[in-house]
Amino acid sequence: MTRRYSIFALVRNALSYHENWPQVWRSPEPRPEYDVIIVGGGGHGLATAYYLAKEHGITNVAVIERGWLGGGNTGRNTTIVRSNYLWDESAALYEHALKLWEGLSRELNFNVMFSQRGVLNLAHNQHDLRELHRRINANRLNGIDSEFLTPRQIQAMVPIMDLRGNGRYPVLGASLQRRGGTARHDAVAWGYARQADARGVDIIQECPVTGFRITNGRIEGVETGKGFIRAKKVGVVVAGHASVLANMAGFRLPITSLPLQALVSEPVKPVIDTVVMSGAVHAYVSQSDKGELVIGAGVDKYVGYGQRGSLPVTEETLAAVCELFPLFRRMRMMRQWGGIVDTCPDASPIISRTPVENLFFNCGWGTGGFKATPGSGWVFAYTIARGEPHPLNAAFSLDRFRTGYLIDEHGAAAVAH
Ligand code: FAD
Ligand code: PYC
Repeated sequence: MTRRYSIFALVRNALSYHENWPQVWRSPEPRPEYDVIIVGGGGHGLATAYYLAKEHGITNVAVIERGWLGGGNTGRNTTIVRSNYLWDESAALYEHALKLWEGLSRELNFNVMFSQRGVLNLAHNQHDLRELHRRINANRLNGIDSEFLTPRQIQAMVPIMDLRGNGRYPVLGASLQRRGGTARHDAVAWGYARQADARGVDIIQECPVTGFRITNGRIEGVETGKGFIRAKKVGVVVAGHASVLANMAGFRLPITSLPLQALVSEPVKPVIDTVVMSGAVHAYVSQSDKGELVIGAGVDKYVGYGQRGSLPVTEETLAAVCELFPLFRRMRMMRQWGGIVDTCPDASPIISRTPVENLFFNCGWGTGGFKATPGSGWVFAYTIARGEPHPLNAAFSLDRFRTGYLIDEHGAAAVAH
């Protein structure tokens, strides 16, 4: 669906207080039956529906969302996009996603504001440095851009950073992925929603899935707040609630659900034009197009489902951020929040068939799934359409917790958990 807006239309819309704005996607009542139901209307679920329609010609699809589109982690994350993962399997998957990001605004005809401003991962001690070099080497062997920066080069790139880190966290080096950066999170959900809708996908909001109907080990459909909906296949992509849905389907997942917090400052003029991440300090910073500093913290140390921020985490994170960026000490923070991240023991996702025939799960992205959104949707659509994984996600099946072929990405996950 292509819409062109003239400057006059823009002014008219700006002055209309949202009245008579055209609906960007329909809000249909659910049909009694679909070829595929996707549970979860975050970026991953909407991307899956879009690629099912676009790549596989499957358009009799519904996305069932219990709240509103992007109201989960898609709209709560700090939007860092990169592909500098250690192992070949992850590198291939995240790099596939990054390549899709590079053409996404054009593909969706919607500006997702993908900004390749570079992502720096800081090293604060000898061990960090060795881990960083190992990852840079592995990335380059996989054809992923990754380079080492000396403290002098870091200072030139981010003049406001105090490399002494108040003595606690001196900066000894960094990796830089220049093609990494940020994107506008809710635009990603809206862009996929609009194009999925245009291809015939029904997007049904405010409709929680409350159970699965399973007969002889095979999925028949989903029980929802709007009644039973039959489906030949069901794909579940519910981020922080994967164990809850797996429980409804009668099996367990190797997942721990933890709150992850973030916050934003008051808006200021441009002060930092790249993304800075520190695993040791457990904080990361970028500046949004509105001028707010977007700051992320580590995971809470307990299992929980509260999507809230808390003062102790904010305090600890800001103490570390201010040691690296003394200039930020005088800034006011505007908002804090949390999202629930489902983490696997190896810090890698599950994109897989399940013990129930024609029921598929895409989950366990932990603290790092936003960057994967296009690639995750692309491989999940393939997996659902063909009933078997694409080579890019074959290693990420549930089976690996039985065979022991884990893909340990704790070092690249940015946030320890
Ligand atoms: P969601 O957007 O959460 O979508 C899942 C949807 O399922 C939700 O809308 C939810 O309402 C719905 N749902 C749940 N249960 C049901 C049900 N029973 N019935 C129907 N619908 C249901 N990743 C990065 O790559 N970079 C980052 O910088 C980054 N920062 C983060 C910072 C924070 C604070 C958080 C919380 C996460 C961060 N992440 C980051 C992780 C990233 O946000 C997630 O991995 C990713 O957004 C998951 O996308 P999704 O579409 O699967 O999830
Ligand atoms: O995966 O890059 C990441 C990330 C940054 C902050 C949270 N996750």
